[in-house]
Amino acid sequence: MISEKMEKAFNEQINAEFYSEYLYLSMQSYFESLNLKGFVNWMTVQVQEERAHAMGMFDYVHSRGGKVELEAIAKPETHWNSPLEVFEHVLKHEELVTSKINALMDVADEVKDRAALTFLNWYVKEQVEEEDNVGNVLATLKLIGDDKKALLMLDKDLATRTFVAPVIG
Ligand code: OFO
Repeated sequence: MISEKMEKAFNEQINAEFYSEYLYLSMQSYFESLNLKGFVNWMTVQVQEERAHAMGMFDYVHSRGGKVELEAIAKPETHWNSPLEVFEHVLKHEELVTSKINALMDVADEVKDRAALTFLNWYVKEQVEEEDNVGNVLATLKLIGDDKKALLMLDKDLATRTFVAPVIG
């Protein structure tokens, strides 16, 4: 059975994961407005991943006899000035998520919830991958600068990203 404190912390993180989904959907819309279909695809996959992150925790809380209480999802940003600005935002956001996952680990540690610690290890590793993926795109965008042809090449590359449903936990 999950402790009240752990349940509350998971509920907060589930909201944060749904917020991530919403934020990336908003970024997807921004790229639609630029007609950069590869970037749209990258964000579509990101949106699916965030939903999977949220649902992984949603199912976990219930499997431990807890209950998920859904809260309102905050309004995400809707305007950026360039693809570079978007990816700077994504990296900043993922770093924030990493700190939230670490804080969740701290709660699991505090209440001595070994099962939650094991479960959360998947998210710790996922954040390393998330920050790395985003950092790579960001580094390429910095190299590209104002080169439109290079931007279109990156767009083609991002069109190849596919969603693979993760096995969480
Ligand atoms: Fe992007 O990792 Fe979940 O939020």
